[in-house]
Amino acid sequence: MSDATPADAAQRLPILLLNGPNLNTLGTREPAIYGSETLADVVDLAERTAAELGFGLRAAQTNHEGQMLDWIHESVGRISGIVINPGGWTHTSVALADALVVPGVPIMEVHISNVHKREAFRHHSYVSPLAEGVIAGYGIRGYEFAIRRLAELIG
Ligand code: DHK
Repeated sequence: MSDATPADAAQRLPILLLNGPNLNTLGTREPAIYGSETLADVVDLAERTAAELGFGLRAAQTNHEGQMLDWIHESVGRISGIVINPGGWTHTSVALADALVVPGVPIMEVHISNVHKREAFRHHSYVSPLAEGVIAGYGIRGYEFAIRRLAELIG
C-alpha cells in the first residue's frame, strides 16, 4: 500500500471515520481514561494515516443517534470502509448495529480505553460481531491502527 500513487487515491472511495456521543469532549473528559488529545487530534492523525495509504477520509462526530444512522445510510456506495468509535452506543444500540450492515463495507471498531478493564456494562458490544477487528486500550493510536488494517483489507 505504501507505493500507492495519487492516481490510485483518486480512484479509491474514502474511508469514513465516525465518532459517537461524548467524543467531542476528548481532551477534557476524564483524561486519566481517555487521554489529553482532542477530537481534532484524532481527525488529524486519521487524515494523515489515510493519506499515507492513498485514501481520502471523511470524518464526523455526533451526539445524536438518528444523525449517525442517517450518515451511515447516506454513505452507501460512497465509501470503502468504516472506522467507528461508537462511544456509549457500543453497549446499547441495536439500531446502530443494524445501520452499520447497510453500506456493506469492512468495519473496524475502536475504543480509546480498554473497555474490558472497566465496568461490566462496557464489556458487551453490539458492533463487534460486525467488525473485522476491534482495537481497545491504545489511546488515539487505535484510530491509526484501525485505518492501517482497513487499508490492508480493502487492498
Ligand atoms: C468511549 C466511550 O464514550 C464509552 O462509552 C465507551 C469508549 C468506551 C472509548 O474507550 O473510546 O465505553
